[in-house]
Amino acid sequence: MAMQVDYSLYLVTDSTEAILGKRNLVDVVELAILGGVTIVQYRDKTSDTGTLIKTAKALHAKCKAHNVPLVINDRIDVAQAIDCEGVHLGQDDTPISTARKILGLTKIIGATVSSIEEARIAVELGADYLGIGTLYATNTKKNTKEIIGVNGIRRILRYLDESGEKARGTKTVCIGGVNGSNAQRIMHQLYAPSPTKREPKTIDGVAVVSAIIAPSDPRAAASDLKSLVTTPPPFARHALSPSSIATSTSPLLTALKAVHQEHPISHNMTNLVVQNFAANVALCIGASPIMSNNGLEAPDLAKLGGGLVINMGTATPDALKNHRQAIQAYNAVGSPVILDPVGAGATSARKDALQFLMESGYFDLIKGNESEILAVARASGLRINLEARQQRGVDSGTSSLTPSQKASLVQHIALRERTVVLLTGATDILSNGHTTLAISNGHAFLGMITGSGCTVGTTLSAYLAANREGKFEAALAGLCHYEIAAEDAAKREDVKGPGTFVPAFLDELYKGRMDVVEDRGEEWVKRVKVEMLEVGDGADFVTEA
Ligand code: 3NM
Repeated sequence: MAMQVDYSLYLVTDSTEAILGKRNLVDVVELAILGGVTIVQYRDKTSDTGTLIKTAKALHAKCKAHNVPLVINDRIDVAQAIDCEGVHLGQDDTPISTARKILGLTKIIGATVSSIEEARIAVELGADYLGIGTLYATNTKKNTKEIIGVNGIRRILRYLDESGEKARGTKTVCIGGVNGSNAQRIMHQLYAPSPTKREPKTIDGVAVVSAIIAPSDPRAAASDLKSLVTTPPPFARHALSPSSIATSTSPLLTALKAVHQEHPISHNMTNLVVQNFAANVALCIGASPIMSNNGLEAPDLAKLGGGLVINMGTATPDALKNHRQAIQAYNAVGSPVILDPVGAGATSARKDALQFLMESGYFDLIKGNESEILAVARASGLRINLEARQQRGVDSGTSSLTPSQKASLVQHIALRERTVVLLTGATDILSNGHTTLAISNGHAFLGMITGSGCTVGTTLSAYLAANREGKFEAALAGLCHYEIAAEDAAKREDVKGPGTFVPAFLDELYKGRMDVVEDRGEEWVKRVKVEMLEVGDGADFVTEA
């Protein structure tokens, strides 16, 4: 058995001038260890054997002094010569089984893998850990085989989780393009929710070259990364868990009052059509609207404690860059971000835009209609069995999914993305991956005016901002506030159709809020039509891709 190793911050060295500059590698590695690196791989593809052994020896002395294991990339002979803790083998290097025979059971053997098949073989041959990549394109290694992204790594984690004790116990790190701006989110997203109730398999660490070696202060760079990979991100400080909100609705009143009291900013990066309406909806529910599509001012706005809506309605390349800046700014301080993937899946540009946004950061809530949520499922790496969908026929309106398929779809995405997902329709489905609800409030007029879906996003941004500890309950409260106002507006005598509905709806949003704030909320809460759903695994319809 190889030793117990902390893989959380894995440094891979690089001696090329482009990254190391004129500095001494051993000095740089020592600083990185002082900053918090937990394991070092000496990787040098060009030096002669004599230099490799000399440098490896010096590195090993520093590593040993700080109790950090050293493994050598590719060169078993060098590892033997200096008697360090092990080797790391690429797919074209010595086979793992041969290395094991040479090095024995006590040495660490790591393997680079980029597919399930490579992972399967590496585990079978006895690798202690897997370096899974390439996560993101990187200038450090141009000849990487394949960029597999978060979805590709999740697939491998899922495979390991399902493939027995040995596979589940094999440690993993991800590699390629990891840096301070993405490490924390990657650690959060790289996990494989299991269909059983077992703890999900998570990634054990990040492997990094340039983000530690290249900076002029490797110690500070390592220290920053260490705290990022070992602390939950600001947006995940309150874990999503099973909720009893369907049976105890009083938290809805609390959530509504919090919006009124806190008057949170609802920062909308949205399309041209709905800006004015969204601002009015925000005002009526008690929020403070800002319509700014400029990513440069997002860091300042994020600090004000409000919520952000990313509405893909006008997703030009320029808009997407601004969106990415804003998502990252809000993620950094833990202020909620809502994704409204308007029209996702309708064109290939929008599919790409959705993928780009989902790779840009974390969303606290994703909302959309059925086709948008199907596009989100695909972008999340889930496979939808369209035949199962057609066989099941239609349930209501233009929907092609049965209620149980919808519930399964929404729950799968929520669990996989560790977020809250809302599928809007005549009956809305809301899930945090653990609890899934059907909500049947609302009115058909909402489907006849422009921006009603977009302004659900606006509403939920304010609700999540004012209720950070209970995003799921906040989302339900915001949705009910919105849909009950629509019911009340549609009932009014002065409402003759969609045109007169709009101003009446704004009035009723305001009235619903004031009723609750002025303690007339008991009647309001009785109007909530929510039902908890028992969701099957939906395996005939939605599976891992
Ligand atoms: N192996 P950086 S990517 C050494 O995909 C290495 O197997 C990779 O460098 C793989 O942290 C890579 O600077 C370089 O992006 C990673």
